[in-house]
Amino acid sequence: MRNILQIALATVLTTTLPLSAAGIKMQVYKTATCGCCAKWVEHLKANGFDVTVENVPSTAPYRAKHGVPEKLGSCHTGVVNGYAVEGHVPAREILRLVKSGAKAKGLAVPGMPMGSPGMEVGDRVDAYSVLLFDAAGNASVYQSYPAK
Ligand SMILES: [Cu+2]
Repeated sequence: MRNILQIALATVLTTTLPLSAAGIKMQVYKTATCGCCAKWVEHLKANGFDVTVENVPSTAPYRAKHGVPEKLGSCHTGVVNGYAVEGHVPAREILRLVKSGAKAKGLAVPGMPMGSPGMEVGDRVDAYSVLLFDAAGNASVYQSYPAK
């Protein structure tokens, strides 16, 4: 009986406790004038990431350095636990990748879709996908977000 209770309790804990990004360090490269980048950084911090921001003249060299294919490019480039994070990727997908430890180069949300974290404009939410990419530049859908 006691074992059953312990198993039940463990199940409740693992299914109801949110994954926490507390203490996970992330470096973000953005241009000084990028407002949506700053809003995305606030989203990361609100979800517990320990973010350090560096303003740079252009993020293109950082995409190249961290293996982000230019065709998946967006407005900012982050680095967390060895993964590249390009564009307005939701914190939950970053956390999911970090916790999984999957063999990948990183995640990207190409362009700047309306309604993604940091790209809130009124109530408008366009459909977009978070892409997982490897060192060869092959990308697959990691998570799709529907339009609202
Ligand atoms: Cu942006």
